[in-house]
Amino acid sequence: METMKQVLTIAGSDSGGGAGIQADIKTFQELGVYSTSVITAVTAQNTKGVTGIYPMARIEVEKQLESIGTDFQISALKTGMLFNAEIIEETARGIRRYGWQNVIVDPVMIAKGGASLLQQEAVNALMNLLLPMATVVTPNIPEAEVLSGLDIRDSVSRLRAAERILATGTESVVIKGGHGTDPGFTEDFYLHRNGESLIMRSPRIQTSQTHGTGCTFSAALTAELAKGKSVQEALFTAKQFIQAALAHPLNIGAGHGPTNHAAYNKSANKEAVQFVQ
Ligand code: PXL
Repeated sequence: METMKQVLTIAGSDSGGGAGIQADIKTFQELGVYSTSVITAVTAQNTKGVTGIYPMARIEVEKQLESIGTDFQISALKTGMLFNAEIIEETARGIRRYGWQNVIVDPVMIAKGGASLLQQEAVNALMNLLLPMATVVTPNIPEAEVLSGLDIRDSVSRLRAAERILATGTESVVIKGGHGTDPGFTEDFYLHRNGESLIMRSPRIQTSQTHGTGCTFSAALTAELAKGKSVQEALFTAKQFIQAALAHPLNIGAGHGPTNHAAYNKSANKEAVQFVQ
């Protein structure tokens, strides 16, 4: 009997389809895992920006988690936009109650146009309640600066920031390099609490069609971990997936367009990604 690994995304809806729950489900489908979802908030947005944010009530999040937890075998999950402390509390409670493993926390804070997707006072809840349960947390540079309280200017401050983030109790962290300043390449830096580290370097793709990049990367990582891949293998595939999605833009919408979730499976040559260490 055919079956599929089942995964869960706990995240916000992006009506424009490029980020959030929609990016996650497309990515899961492309990578051959069955997607369930718990919606934390509905956003009204398109490629030009966010015009409304409507968070779910605590009970609505709790009931969705219960529906998933009492039926599906979740092999890995990711969290995205969680918006406020009570949604973070319910999420942490659900993960503990149903014993879910392979927890990827994408600490979503701010949308491309500047809208806040995580209330200021919820940052502590994220750090105290959710990061200690995380297998991998996937901040971009600005998010890593908030989580660590440090400015990231170079590889030394990046290492210090990663160490500070590990002090929350998370098992590993990957600080993504998309917001870095080198025009030629990007570097993602991975650090595990056992001291293992890894740099993934790839050519920087010059494009404005980057909406949902972080969501897509963490969803690909989640899918690969669900299939039993090691974190290093999963990171490598996730990086190739997002490189392909950025390299073959769809030219949809007038603003920051979505990435192309179908590109990875369509391209014969996966985009160049190099392990530096
Ligand atoms: O990319 C971060 C993100 C996550 N989740 C939702 C979003 C966005 C960015 O716009 O809208 C719902």
